[in-house]
Amino acid sequence: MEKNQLRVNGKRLQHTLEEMAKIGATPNGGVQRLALSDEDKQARDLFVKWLKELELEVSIDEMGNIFGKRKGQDSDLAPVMSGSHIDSQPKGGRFDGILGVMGPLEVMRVLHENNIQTRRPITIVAWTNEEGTRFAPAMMCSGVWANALDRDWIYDRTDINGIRFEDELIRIGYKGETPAEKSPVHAYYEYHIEQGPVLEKQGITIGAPKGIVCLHWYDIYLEGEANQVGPTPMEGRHDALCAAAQMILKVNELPARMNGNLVATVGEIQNEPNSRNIIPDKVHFTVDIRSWDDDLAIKAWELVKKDFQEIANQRGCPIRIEETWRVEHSPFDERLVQNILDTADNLGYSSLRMVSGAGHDASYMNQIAPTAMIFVPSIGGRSHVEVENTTWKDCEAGANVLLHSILNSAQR
Ligand code: HGY
Ligand code: MN
Ligand code: MN
Repeated sequence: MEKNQLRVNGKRLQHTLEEMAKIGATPNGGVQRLALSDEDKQARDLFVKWLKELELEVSIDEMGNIFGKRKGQDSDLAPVMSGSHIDSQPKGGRFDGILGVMGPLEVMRVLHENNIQTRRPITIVAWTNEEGTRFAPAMMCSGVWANALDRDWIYDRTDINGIRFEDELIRIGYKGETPAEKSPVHAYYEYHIEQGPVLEKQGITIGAPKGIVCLHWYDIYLEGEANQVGPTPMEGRHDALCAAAQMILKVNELPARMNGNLVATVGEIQNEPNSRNIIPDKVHFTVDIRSWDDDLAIKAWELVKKDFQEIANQRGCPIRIEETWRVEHSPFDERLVQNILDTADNLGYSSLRMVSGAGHDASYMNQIAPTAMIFVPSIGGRSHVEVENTTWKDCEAGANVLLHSILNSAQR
């Protein structure tokens, strides 16, 4: 069959996504496959099985990143790479990440069954721990592979129960031999749901982000003074949770204060001793600030950090601040973005140039290789929730755009 007549098998793609959605399935139709959990291992094992069926050269590196390489006519040439992540949020959705691994898997299946060999090799990848929800930060192992994050710092990261990242990687049997070191990549395409409302609102099928916003993550630790809630007068309390509450509202007010073009969120909090009749004395919460403008995001942080100090002083609650992680905004390779828009056009899909407010492994890949992403609509603009959904028709459309974007680049 002529290359430009090739299309993915939408039913087969749907089936692989449904198979994966059974792993870590939650009662309300979502998934929970936290990084390096048993569910993550189960999904990884299934993915590796499918890769081997396609006679791909499978390798697992020391961060658990899984690669499947399809030979090209000229195997010395840098490959075209495509991938995303298998791990999910707690009570996450059935499409976030996994669509960007099953999409290129479907592409490999089409090439395999049509016996097509491209000029360049093609590599599929599943990056370990993109979400950063169990082990912060996010995009952890594409970050190590791109030489942007330090392997041993990541190995020592712990989850809320003090379990080390490296120990979990060993426990699930995915601490591979291959060094997690970048190698030349001709082009990197990541296929992903939009996770926002734009495409659906405008009735567009394919999104081509011009890039990804910066992501800045901070951890705030407050010390108060615990006491019995009854006899202790309000005057003179050092209530760590009240201090945190004031700080959290300051974070929420930041975007308006910075005249927009920025989002700021507190998503996680731990409160101790968390008993209704003890004044809280230990609180940890997280801050997530994102913007296309890195300097604006840093300015916003400097402002709110001052607020935090003032509130901590007023309440007599010593504060410790960890500037945990920053990844710059990522402007994608314009040629690849245009390639996606043209490919969508040739395939008869509507398309839109946009910005990604969600972080992706493409943020780090963009630092070392020409990179671009393909989005498909999220129903209701919802993601990181069990109701996350995308029509099978759109999943197929995005996979067709991925197929032909990869083919275009793999011939160059
Ligand atoms: O945080 C993000 O945007 C991604 O889900 N890690
Ligand atoms: Mn994702
Ligand atoms: Mn996500």
